[in-house]
Amino acid sequence: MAANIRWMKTHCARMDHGGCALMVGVKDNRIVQIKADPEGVLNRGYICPKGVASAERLTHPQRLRQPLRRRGERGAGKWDPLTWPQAISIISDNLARIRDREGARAVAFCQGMPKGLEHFVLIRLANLFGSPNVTAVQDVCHAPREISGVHTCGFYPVADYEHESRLVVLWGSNSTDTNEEGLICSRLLNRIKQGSDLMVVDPRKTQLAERAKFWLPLRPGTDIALALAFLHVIITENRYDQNFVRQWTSGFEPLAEQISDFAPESVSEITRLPARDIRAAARAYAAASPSAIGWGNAVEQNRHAFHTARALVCLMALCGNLDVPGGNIQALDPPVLGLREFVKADRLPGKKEEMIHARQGTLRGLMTVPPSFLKRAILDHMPYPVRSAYIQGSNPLLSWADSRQTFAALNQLEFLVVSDIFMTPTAAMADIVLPAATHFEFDDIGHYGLGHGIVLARPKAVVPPAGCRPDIQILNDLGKALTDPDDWYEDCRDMLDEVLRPAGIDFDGFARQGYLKGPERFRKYIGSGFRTATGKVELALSRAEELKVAPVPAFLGSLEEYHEYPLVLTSAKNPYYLHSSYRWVPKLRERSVEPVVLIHPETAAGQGIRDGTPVVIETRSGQIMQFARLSEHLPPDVICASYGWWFPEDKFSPQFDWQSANYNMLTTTEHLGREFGTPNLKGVACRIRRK
Ligand SMILES: Nc1nc2c(c(=O)[nH]1)N[C@H]1C(S)=C(S)[C@@H](COP(=O)(O)OP(=O)(O)OC[C@H]3O[C@@H](n4cnc5c(=O)[nH]c(N)nc54)[C@H](O)[C@@H]3O)O[C@H]1N2
Ligand SMILES: Nc1nc2c(c(=O)[nH]1)N[C@H]1C(S)=C(S)[C@@H](COP(=O)(O)OP(=O)(O)OC[C@H]3O[C@@H](n4cnc5c(=O)[nH]c(N)nc54)[C@H](O)[C@@H]3O)O[C@H]1N2
Ligand code: SF4
Ligand SMILES: [Mo]
Repeated sequence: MAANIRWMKTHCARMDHGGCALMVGVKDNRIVQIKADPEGVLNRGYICPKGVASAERLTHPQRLRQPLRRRGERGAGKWDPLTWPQAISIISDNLARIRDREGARAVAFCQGMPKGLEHFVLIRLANLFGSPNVTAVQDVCHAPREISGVHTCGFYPVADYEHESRLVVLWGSNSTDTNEEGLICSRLLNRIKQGSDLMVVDPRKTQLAERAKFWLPLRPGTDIALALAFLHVIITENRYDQNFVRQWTSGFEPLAEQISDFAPESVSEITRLPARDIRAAARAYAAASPSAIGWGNAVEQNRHAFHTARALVCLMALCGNLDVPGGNIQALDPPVLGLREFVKADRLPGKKEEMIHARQGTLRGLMTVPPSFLKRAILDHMPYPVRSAYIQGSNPLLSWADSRQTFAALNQLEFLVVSDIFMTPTAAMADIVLPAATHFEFDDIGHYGLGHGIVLARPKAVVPPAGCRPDIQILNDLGKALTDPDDWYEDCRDMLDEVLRPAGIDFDGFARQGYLKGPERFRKYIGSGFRTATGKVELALSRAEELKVAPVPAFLGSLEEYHEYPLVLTSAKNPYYLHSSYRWVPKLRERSVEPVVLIHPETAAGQGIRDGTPVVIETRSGQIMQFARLSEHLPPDVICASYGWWFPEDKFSPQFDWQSANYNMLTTTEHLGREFGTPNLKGVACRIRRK
């Protein structure tokens, strides 16, 4: 049998941000085995369980295999099959009708976690269609880090795991479970093996925290207070890089003034960390040069996101860790087509002023609409009505804060299209469901536009089922039907060549080569300065007044304190799933069968809760049910619940029981961070009891 297997190389995708180089064994148009490629540029032989199982998605018996049109009530689970030409013409007729009646802005284009080129093709379609409203999950994922970084030092500082660091700080990031685009954990583990010390800022004692020299189990949602205390120690004890600060930063005085109240002793009660631990950790960061901060979602999943991200960039700057090998660097892209050009940004010059959130005081640079503002536009017509949405690769009913409100908003839409590979709770509400072809089934480019300095070839391994089409092809067809066909391609594969052309390579050559990497250069500010208004790292933002933001990072008070809700709820992502995706993949489901909530044994004992007890978790916004798992690896007043659970096996509910265990039934969009519209997802006041 082995003799009939054809092996090819590609990169993993759509199981997280992707990045591992894979060896894929194919027989009769079926993937029979997936292995790590030992030569992989980012993973060097590493693969995770999701990667190994990823081919099971392609052949699942319930995978979507033809376009569907809703019959009867929204969400009732009754469908009529459509041909592709029928589906494209129904969608374009409806979107064009709404555009003619109320303007293009009444149609929103929504993307979940960006998976490949489709994200940018969707933005291109929105721009050419004339709608400024592309919604993404950026409010809680990357925008706070990226855009705060750009305003502070002119770039998005990513941890450099390629070069030696004396210390790696994982701040609200848990890479062994959650690989990020360029940051495959094998690179981090290799750094630790080579002798880097590790510091982990995480309420849970994760696998990495167990190996860390410093573990700071802070109270969820208090990262900003801790970061200010780090700055306090480093500034008041003169432990910063004096030369760098003098030559390359501005606004040191206002920052020093700001942190004067944040001595470790003062934030100890807020963060629940002993002052001496905070002091020791801050000193260690200052002493270890170079040092890289691997920052994760926890920094940006509450309304302090902007301030926390800013404070961390200030830390990097003060200790001379910006753009040095082994620090936090500006990765340079290879010479592929610029994003603005690809998405045809020039066709919609008024976008910034017309986006739904234009007048909400969000930070300049946020070019996608935070979901909470989109929902207001749909439900309350604020600032104007949105009537229709095209959702691609996303399951908002599970992934957006306040699921009940999301349900109401989707329900209110005049016309909803969802493109997915499986019938999800969100797809079940659509008027039209489109069956996407997925990874391994079409040629794609990975990590384009994500600021990690590398793009990866994802050549296809098999032909998709006859009824399934790649999103980029669907969008290309819709583009031709709805906008000037000259702006689109004869074959969607031509898009890939267009992106690669400036690098002097076509997709076939790229696939053979595997990846393109930008030049490796450090301390790029020498000579040209930092790309900010002052040419320096702006510890205090010189344009704060114009941007209407706080000039220096500030602590805005505790996230939530309600005495009827004495515990703090947080979450961490599941190593076997991607958000709400893939509970239906058997090889993954057997490794994580049901939603569990971690509780300290003391807290559990007080409530008569044992391992496996079904428990009710309640916040002011709602309640859900998950199964208790006792753990001493988190503080007694913190619980860590599972996020993303629905039950694809539920035959009795056409929307697969999206409510009973869904974490976002517990969150609200009432209080949002002003700069990015970020809701509090982590650090929510809660209580727990036996069911
Ligand atoms: N409470 C809470 N909420 C969160 C988070 C959290 O930590 N806590 N995390 C946030 C973060 S970081 C993010 S990025 C978002 C993620 O939000 P989403 O992207 O909405 O997350 P998923 O649930 O993974 O939904 C992705 C959907 O894409 C489908 N899919 C997979 N491959 C393809 C494909 O090739 N084509 C198409 N059309 N569909 C495909 C999957 O089947 C799945 O239904 O959630 C955010 N929401
Ligand atoms: N297996 C898997 N991998 C993924 C994903 C997935 O869904 N599953 N999603 C992908 C995506 S889109 C993203 S953005 C990344 C995100 O990856 P991460 O940034 O690692 O995201 P999380 O797992 O949400 O949170 C990281 C850590 O924060 C801790 N934490 C919780 N609350 C707090 C807090 O208030 N403060 C601090 N400091 N820590 C806290 C949690 O215990 C957890 O260990 O992962 C990517 N990779
Ligand atoms: S870590 Fe991510 S890219 Fe690597 S195999 Fe797992 S899912 Fe794929
Ligand atoms: Mo994300």
